Amino acid sequence: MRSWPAPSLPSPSPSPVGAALLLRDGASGRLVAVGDGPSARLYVCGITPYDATHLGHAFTYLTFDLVQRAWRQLGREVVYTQNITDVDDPLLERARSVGVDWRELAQDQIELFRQDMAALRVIPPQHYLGVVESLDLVTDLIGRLVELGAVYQVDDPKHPDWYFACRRAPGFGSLSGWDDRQMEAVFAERGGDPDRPGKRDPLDCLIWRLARPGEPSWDSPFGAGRPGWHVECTAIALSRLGPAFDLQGGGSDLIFPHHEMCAAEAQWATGQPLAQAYLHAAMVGLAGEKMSKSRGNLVLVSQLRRAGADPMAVRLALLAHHYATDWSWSPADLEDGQARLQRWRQAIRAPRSAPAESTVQAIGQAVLGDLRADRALAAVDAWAEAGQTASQDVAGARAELARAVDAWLGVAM
Ligand code: 5CA
Ligand code: ZN
Repeated sequence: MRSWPAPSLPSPSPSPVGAALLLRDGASGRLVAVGDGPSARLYVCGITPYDATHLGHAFTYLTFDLVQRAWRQLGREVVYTQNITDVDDPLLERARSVGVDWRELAQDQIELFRQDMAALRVIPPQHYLGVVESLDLVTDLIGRLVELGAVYQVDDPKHPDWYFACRRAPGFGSLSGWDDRQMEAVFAERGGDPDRPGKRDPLDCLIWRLARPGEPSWDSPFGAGRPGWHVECTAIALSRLGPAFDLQGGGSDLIFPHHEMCAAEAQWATGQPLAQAYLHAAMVGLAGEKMSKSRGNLVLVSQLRRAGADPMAVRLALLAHHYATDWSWSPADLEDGQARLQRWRQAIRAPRSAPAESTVQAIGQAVLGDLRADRALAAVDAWAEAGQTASQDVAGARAELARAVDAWLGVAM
């Protein structure tokens, strides 16, 4: 799938020897150096293309944009893969309810997402893969899991769909660290079917759904049908990044079952972990409730853009929140982002400024220390304010500052 145009990227300035990106790994809970080899491999779960791009989506992709930018600043070569869940129950249901072809709905929404990502200056993935175009990868992986005895057909003569025996996978549960009660509590509301008769374990997840009248389906060695959700990401990630890649990402609503199931499938199929570390962006809400397509309480990036918001102000509004803490969007966030952008642009264009060196260092340190973009923003605020009382200009300081803000934070001044 075509991705979107890359923003211009300043060439990295040399970082201190031994510098590393430290992230709080979602599986171990420890602060660890991530992507520390010469090349860093990242997978982030992409959109299911309807109701794109709400501010929760944007927050997640900006979180991983900071990761990419940090790696590039450290001189790493980045390999970034993202999927598009372009065939799935909620997409088919939405297409049916609004009376459009599901493929058309997906294409329109992917295009809108591309435009929003480009406007927000998000660095695109090198590998941007839809599920429909990746079905061979998916059926190959399912085939391997069938051979290994990890998959069975549900005891249902009418629709003997294929399920993955997750509980028997080595290490199942270690990513989320959840107990059975916690897993069972959210499985159904996140696409699972714990009560389906004929399953061997309530948590086993659908891996290949046999064709039903009126639903899209593709031929496969397991019968005509379509893939279950998790195996698509596992197959796409393994195909482009191999096992044990550096970082698997998404929003925190994907910790269980999605990432737990992906990890279990990969571990069983390859004998290695899917990823070395996991990072999950916290949930963005609206008036205290998670912003989600099913609730319909959405603020879209495209709405804000149409209403005249500068995409860089939207970017700043989102970066003002640390990725690890849930928060609720309000119009004040955008007002703050707009005011901050204006203050920074004024400071960059003023005849005099404060020295930039220590601020540039503070930006890098803040991002490398678990993506504290909020602290980086505060450092630039302080620099802009100090410039107001500066009595003389410091040669090159404003250009140096603008370059660092662009490179680390992706904000074009
Ligand atoms: N297609 C699947 C992943 S394979 C999916 O979850 N799609 S999505 O369109 O629902 O979400 C796209 C990305 O945005 C996911 O990484 C998801 O975790 C994240 N996301 C969804 N809602 C929010 C929210 N309210 N706040 C933060 N991130 C969110
Ligand atoms: Zn995914």
